[in-house]
Amino acid sequence: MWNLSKERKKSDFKNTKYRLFLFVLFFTSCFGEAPGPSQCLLEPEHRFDCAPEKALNKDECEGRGCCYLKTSEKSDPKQPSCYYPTNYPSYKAVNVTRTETGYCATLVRSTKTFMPKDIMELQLEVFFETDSRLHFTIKDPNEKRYEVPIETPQRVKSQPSNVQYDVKINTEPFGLTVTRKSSGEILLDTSMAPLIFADQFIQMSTKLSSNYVYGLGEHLTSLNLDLNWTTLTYWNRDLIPRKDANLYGTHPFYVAMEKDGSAHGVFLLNSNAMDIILQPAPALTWRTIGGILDYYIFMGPEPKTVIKQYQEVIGHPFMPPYWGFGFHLCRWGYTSSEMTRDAGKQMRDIKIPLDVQWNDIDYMDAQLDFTYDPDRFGDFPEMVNELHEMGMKYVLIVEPAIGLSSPRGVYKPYEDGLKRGVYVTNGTGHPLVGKVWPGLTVFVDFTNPEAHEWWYDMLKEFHDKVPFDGLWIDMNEPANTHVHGSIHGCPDDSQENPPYVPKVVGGMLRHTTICASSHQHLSSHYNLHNLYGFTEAIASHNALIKIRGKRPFVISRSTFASHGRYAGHWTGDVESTWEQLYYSIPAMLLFNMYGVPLVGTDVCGFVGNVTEELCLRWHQVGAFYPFMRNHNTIESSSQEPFVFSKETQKAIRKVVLRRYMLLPYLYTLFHKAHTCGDTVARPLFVEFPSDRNTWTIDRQFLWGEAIYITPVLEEGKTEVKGYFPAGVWYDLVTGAGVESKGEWFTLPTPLDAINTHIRGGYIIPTQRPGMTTEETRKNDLQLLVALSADGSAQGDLYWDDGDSLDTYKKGDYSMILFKAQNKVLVNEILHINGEAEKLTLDYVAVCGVHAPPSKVLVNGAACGNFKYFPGTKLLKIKKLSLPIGKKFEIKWA
Ligand code: MIG
Repeated sequence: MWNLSKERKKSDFKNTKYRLFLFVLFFTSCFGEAPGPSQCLLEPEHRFDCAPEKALNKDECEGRGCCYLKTSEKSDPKQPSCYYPTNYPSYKAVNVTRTETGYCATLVRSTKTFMPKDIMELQLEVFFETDSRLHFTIKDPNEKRYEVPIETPQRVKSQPSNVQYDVKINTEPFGLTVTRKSSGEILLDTSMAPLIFADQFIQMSTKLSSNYVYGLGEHLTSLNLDLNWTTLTYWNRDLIPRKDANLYGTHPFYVAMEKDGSAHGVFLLNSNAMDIILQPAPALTWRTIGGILDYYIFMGPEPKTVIKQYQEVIGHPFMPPYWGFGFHLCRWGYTSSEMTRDAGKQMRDIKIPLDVQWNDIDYMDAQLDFTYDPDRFGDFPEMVNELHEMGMKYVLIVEPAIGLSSPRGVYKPYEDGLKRGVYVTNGTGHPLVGKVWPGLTVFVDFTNPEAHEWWYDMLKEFHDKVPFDGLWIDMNEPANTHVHGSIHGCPDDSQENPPYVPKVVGGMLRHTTICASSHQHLSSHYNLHNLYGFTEAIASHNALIKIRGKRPFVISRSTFASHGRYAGHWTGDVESTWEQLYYSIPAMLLFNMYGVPLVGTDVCGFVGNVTEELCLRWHQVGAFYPFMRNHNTIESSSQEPFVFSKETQKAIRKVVLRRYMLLPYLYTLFHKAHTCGDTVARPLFVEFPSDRNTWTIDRQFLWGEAIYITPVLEEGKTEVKGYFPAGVWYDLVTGAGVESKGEWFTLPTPLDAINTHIRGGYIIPTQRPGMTTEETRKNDLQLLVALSADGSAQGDLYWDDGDSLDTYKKGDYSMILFKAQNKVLVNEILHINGEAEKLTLDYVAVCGVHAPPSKVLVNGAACGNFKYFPGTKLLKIKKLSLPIGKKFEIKWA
């Protein structure tokens, strides 16, 4: 039977469910007997599924020692029919020992479970890694099992001095409880259900501290997850995003709110196929089919710090080049260099900023990587050079599936790769053959260091012809479009047909991908599948650095925890619907929480024809995706800004210009993501955790701390309701302020508008927008000063050349603070080097100036170029010509 820890007994005793539970425990007998009625007396939400792998009838269910309920006896069909009784056998902890840095214990099981190959003895190790980070692992001490090969922090040698958590190990049955010292809140309690650790079925459950849980992607969800019997499945796959489906990426990390507004996080570092089940207790079950249990608990206590602490484990995001934040234009169906060129020209004609043009697989010759069609793209190199001459950049797609059908001697990449042994192999030791764009293909094994060399060589050779700037890595789940597994099928073994298959779309692991049993350099594909895109991102990131000597720009469809260190992400083949426009917001916010801030959804959607209104609204939201790209599938009608009416073009221009104007702020946010693990696109609750109204807001979002975006996400609407946390918020366009007590406002939002507000208390660096980021970067700087109610504000600017590697590390950057207080605005130069020495401050707008100033003094001298707008309480000061790298002082009185 489960032993409840003391902490739990104390804090939950008032809870009637637990009273019932304790009552039941009191009367239960010991192990080994079939559950009696009393051991089955559990509230529905406390029942954990004992028949995860298949439906069982009453006899089968009871035969495995579990409790059975008829469907008619359930209050919700999603509740399990077969569930663990309170006395279902689990492990017992023996030899619990205090170590230098935590605990260790042996976990032993005396009764087998219903799964084959129970590991009867396990090793638990608990590491107190930092005051705010706990780490523990459960492994097989007798046989080495697969572990995820990502870099994580080194083991500490001594225990930190002021840990914020208490750990308690229950011995019989085994359970681990983590409590927040300061509040007594239970953050993790694994005694909710039995621990099962069989070779291919590992399961542990925990109680959750509240119903507010965020993360656990990649799935099509709202920002906070639905705990009403939700199964989230992890097995990266190519799929038009829909609910209840495993999608392209794997991030088994969540942030949970606690009753008092504190937050903590939990990360299970495991890359095997997995289900995570949420149920309304509230409770969560991890159920993975391989590897080990490797958990990190982050204590926060703010959601912000939880996310930072997570990134201390998985790594901070890379710093993208400045041009990466411009507008990107792509489509599947630019079938010639002429069409691609023409799209760029049309954008210039209608004067909408554009930084980067892309090509999809259309450029390839017979859809093969590292080739281009000699007829349709005969002048491909010239096309790319022209873009460069205009200050623009170029990104192309590459595939991880390499075509093998060319006659001998014709397609060197395949043959070279074969010689160098860079492909995933099957049971016979030969490259596994699937079927993707070019017909029959093999798949690059990016866990093989030789494959990284080969990938670099191929890209380098191609780059010598076509000087692309960035890489788009697609189909890297990996997708095997036309066969399941391989053209030769897959063996019938325990990896192909594990005793438990997570709830993957298609019902089998090999569905639209390669055989789980195939071999990769580091381990079997069964273990490494979810790392495929991630490892390709590493190879691509490193190759680009070596080829260009500048910051790499890689956008990947498939991701795994730690991906953000190397690349960004776009959210795949979303449909052009209003619903997907909404879902793009939680998707972006969640990826920011996963340390992948460079993220966006295809603007106007990918699948299906978009309407003009939706496409306009999508550009408005997309202008605030950290990564903004309009991309479309080959079958759909065109959706570039230039295909729409003049009014729509004008409205799109307006919002893209607004994005370009805000780039210095966006860039500074990325610097903070890169150096401190901050989020760029930020959920409201992360910034205002003490305001519970924010905990579910995902139709509005922030950029950093200070820009708040309230878009229209519904058809035919010209107003939108938005929640504003307590404080002053200034309209970014008019400068007019609204004082909120934490209220909902209805904002008129005509078709050409998206609501953007500056939070009082912040200063935003901006620039007059040009038609490219390169042009924009040369313009003078402008400051938007949004005063708080007490008349103060601050902000900062990170600036460097925008493209060189490691500028921050090398000190080739500038960091300048801006502070306003008592009607004085000053800068403070924390670091100045290089580019910022050329920047001039030209314009300042101060929002929230309540009395008309009679004069403005700039560095002590009277300045005549100012104007006060009493209606909006806005002060504009122009023609300043102040070098940003020299101290200045602007006073108004
Ligand atoms: O099977 O390269 O998600 O953006 O346009 C489709 C063609 C393959 C899927 C990508 C999409 C891209 C498309 N690709």
